[in-house]
Amino acid sequence: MRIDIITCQPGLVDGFLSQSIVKRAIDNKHVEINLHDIKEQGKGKYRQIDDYPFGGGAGMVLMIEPISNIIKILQAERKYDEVIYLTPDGTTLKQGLVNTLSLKQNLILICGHYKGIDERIREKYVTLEISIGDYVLSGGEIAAAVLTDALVRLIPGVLNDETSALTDSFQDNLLAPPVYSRPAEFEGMKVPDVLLSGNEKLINDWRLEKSIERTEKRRPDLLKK
Ligand code: 6GU
Repeated sequence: MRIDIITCQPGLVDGFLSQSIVKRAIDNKHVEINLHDIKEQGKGKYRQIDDYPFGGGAGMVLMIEPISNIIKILQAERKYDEVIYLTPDGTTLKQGLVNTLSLKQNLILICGHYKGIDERIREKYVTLEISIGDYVLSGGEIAAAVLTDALVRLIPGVLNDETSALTDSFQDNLLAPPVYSRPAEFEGMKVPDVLLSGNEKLINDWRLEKSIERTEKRRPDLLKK
């Protein structure tokens, strides 16, 4: 998989990429991630990337040409499966969409800022708009890092235990069951006996039961689907 991230704050994304599980995935060539600084395509001597909104109002708008130039350069080099704009008014990101996107080869992620990007970028290039939840971040960079992390950990070989992504919360509309490790007793608190039993069938039944219990209690909306 190749991910090209268009941003005016590459340092913010880079800090994440160089510190996380994503770094190992890059080092092991499971994924190639390229950052493209909008400023490098900024207009004029001062490399301007934003401008006042037509019609007035507060906040600046990321200009059309710098972002459009970067997309054009990238699309001339290869075909992209999706051009994704990270924006609070996009579709809320869920595991199902992450699963679908993890099968793609080439993705462009555009991080918005200020009041957003010129609407014509969205009309002309963007194929998918994603939000990571109902709250507003000051830029799309953290959202792009969230999406990248969620995607990269699904690439086969990235996680040590290949089955572990399959047992995540949300993979089958259930939250994950509780987990325990040593010691078997801590300050009088005991690990459930069944987990020490060595009986795989009983353990799996217990885990499913706990998953359902936990989902009913915390996220009944997931069970209605
Ligand atoms: Cl994708 N961007 C911004 N700026 N805020 C958000 C978001 C994205 N998702 C939730 N809040």
